[in-house]
Amino acid sequence: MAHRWHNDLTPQDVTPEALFWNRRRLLAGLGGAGLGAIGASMAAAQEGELEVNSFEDVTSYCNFYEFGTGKGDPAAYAGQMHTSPWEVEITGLVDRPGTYGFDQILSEMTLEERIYRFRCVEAWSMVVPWQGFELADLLSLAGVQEGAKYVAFETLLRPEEMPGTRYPVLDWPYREGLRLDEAMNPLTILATGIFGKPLPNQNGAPLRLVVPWKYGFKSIKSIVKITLTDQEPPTSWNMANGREYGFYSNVNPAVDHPRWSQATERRIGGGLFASRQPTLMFNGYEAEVASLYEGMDLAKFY
Ligand SMILES: Nc1nc2c(c(=O)[nH]1)N[C@H]1C(S)=C(S)[C@@H](COP(=O)(O)O)O[C@H]1N2
Ligand SMILES: [Mo]
Repeated sequence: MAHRWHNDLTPQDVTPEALFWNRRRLLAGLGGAGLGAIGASMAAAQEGELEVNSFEDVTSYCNFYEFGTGKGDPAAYAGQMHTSPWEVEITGLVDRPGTYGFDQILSEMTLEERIYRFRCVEAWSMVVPWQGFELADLLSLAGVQEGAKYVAFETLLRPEEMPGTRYPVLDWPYREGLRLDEAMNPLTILATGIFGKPLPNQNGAPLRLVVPWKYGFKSIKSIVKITLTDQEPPTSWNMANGREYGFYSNVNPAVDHPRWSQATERRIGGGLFASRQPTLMFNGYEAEVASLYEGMDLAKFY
């Protein structure tokens, strides 16, 4: 599998402390052999960022509406979700449709597993050290067919373990989608862990999307189904409120949410009165992803 950058660090050979608090070593790892243009600008974007959030912040302040709409509900209730065994159905316009076991996926991906230090943003922001692999790698395992233009994702729907799904807050299962070129971008990862540990249930165990230039809700958790299609797929938040949540949902300080400005964001973990900071275009990944949207009116395709 050709990777556009390489990171010598793996969750197995680095302690969390050395990894997350020794910036020099992290950047040295990112600067290792095979570092390409994307890696370099990713490292640069990271260099400009604030410190990573604490494990406590990342695992206690969550959105996972299948367990309730409160920020603390996922941490309180997601523990009852069974994540083993776990299977992901990959279907639609692929050469090898089928049900892929999570262990099987991991065994294909382990050697390529990388550590990413992406920032999540919504009305707040967090910097999270993820482990995972490129979504592109999983898609090539299944073999993307010629006519595929979009990738649709679905979350587990198991009401007996997910108390929030008894209420029609969203049209369950939670659904998200990406355009194929967005899905194939090396910044788009499937995360299997944070801080060198397996992904906690509240953060979307065992497999969760991370799309660092989009608002948080695009990062669908606990994925059980991936469909390659030639049609833009329906997405949960767009179905719930299409005026407020578009298909693209790129981080864009110039396009406001109808009910609030997106020009600034508040850091989680900086205390309730932490100062707001300006939101960056494409969450700071403009160099990597702006070309995907060339010629598009981003106020229309929000
Ligand atoms: N299945 C599912 N995925 C989901 C959500 C959800 O409610 N259900 N919430 C989304 C939203 S709104 C956000 S901001 C991020 C939060 O991820 P985190 O809790 O790991 O920070 O998950 C996204 N993925
Ligand atoms: Mo969100």
